[in-house]
Amino acid sequence: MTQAPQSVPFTTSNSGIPVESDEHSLTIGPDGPILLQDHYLIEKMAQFNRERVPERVVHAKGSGAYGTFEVTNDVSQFTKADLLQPGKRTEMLARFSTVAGELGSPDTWRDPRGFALKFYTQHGNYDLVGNNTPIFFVRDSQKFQDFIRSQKRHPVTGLRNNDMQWDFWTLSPESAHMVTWLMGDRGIPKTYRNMNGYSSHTYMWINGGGEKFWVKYHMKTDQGIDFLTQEAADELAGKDADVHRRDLYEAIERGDHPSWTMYVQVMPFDDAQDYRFNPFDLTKVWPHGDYPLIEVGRMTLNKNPEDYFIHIEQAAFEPSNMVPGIGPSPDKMLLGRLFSYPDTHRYRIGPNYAQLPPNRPRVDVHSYAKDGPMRYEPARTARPYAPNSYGGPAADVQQFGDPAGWHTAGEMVREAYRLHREDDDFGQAHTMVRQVLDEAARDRLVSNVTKHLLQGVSRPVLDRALQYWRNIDKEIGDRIAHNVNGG
Ligand code: HDE
Repeated sequence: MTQAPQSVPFTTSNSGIPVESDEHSLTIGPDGPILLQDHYLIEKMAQFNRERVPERVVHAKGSGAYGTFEVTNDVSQFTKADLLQPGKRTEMLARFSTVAGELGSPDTWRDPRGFALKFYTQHGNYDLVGNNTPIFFVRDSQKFQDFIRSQKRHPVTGLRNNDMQWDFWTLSPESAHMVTWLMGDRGIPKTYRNMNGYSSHTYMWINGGGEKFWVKYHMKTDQGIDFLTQEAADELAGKDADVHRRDLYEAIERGDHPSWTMYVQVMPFDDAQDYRFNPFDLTKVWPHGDYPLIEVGRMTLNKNPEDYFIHIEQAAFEPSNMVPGIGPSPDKMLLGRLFSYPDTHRYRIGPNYAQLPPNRPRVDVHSYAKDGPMRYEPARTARPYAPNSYGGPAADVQQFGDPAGWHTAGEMVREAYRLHREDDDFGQAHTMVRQVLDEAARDRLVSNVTKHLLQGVSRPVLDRALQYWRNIDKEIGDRIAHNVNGG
């Protein structure tokens, strides 16, 4: 039997019992049958078969790190949120991800990137779960599942399918702004460090006097925006599927800590009603000329997780984790998400996921939750019910009783948003093509869309796609049509 060198601990079973061998099963004689009483062998095989938790149904491939958020400006006139008070420093966790790929997919596929932040504040965890895009493909939760299925694998072939993608996009014209974004340079960031993050949604901030504001968050990379061309991305996908994960990990290891500056756009509460765009429509941005960026603070990622599975695979971000001073908005996509994330965590990592290391608040928990699989934190409630006369926790209505809400009334309907003056599906995409992209970026957009359409998109979907691009920008649409139709 090989002797363990004295410098290393001896191997044990999961129950801490020293084992006799790392290499040999227990048999009758060296050539004989394996014995059922070889508890350690059975434990190793059984544990191995149960190592996987279901991957995230979207955003499966990702990477993350811990860091610190420090407030660098005074925005207390807009919010009483503890983590946003002047000079405040808050520990945090960030996870970046692709959307449509699976756990082993290449980091450099063309895709939006998840930009999920968890702040361990004095009033519990605040989760800001955004993307690297200020907008999204659809504006109603009802269509999200369908959208994702059109981007993933065809149920018959098990292959991704560009025809499905364009079939959905061209039948959902609200997708035009985001598709323009996706098919452009920012659809493949050079690294996770070279991309911005956005809340995308509009949220509510409430200040100490109870005044309410609408806000959109922008996390601007301090490393500078940079992207990969389709050709460079394709090559990297073959050479190193984990290039973005490797880059983030190694940058932090060498002390090259990436940082982002947080800004917000602030809209006075009463402006929403008559603003030229629907301020809660997730397919729209608020032009910065209307509501300029206000600096809030800086997030710096400076600590790699000590165990990827524990801290990143089991990280549970939920937009419903909003702390006092922050609230939702009437954005139909945000409101759907408030249900979906905790639901997916309960399914994926169990009902007590909030007790896992990356999800545990840094403050005492006094909820009345108890029991359930893998629970190990005691319920600090004296009695398992409220109200109780035995010193159990009680809601502090004075301090935290103000729900971050808004007045609304009307019949129950299933309809699109009421239109605002300049709401349409192609206008902001056109503005982006003409005012944000330069000529070289427009050329790359035409090339990316042409290549994508020529990979399996068939008529009539193809014809709808050409019209979709002409609706966005006639010249771009004509160039793509020229390329696709062979001149
Ligand atoms: Fe997600 N999304 N999402 N999403 N999303 C998930 O929750 C969902 C949307 C985003 O790094 C899931 O934990 C619905 C917009 C990120 O762990 C799931 C709708 C934005 C991540 C889910 C949306 C996002 C997710 C799957 C439409 C940008 C990864 C795994 C109503 C503002 C978080 C999980 C991480 C993950 C639901 C749309 C960002 C299924 C229902 C818009 C960054 O719950």
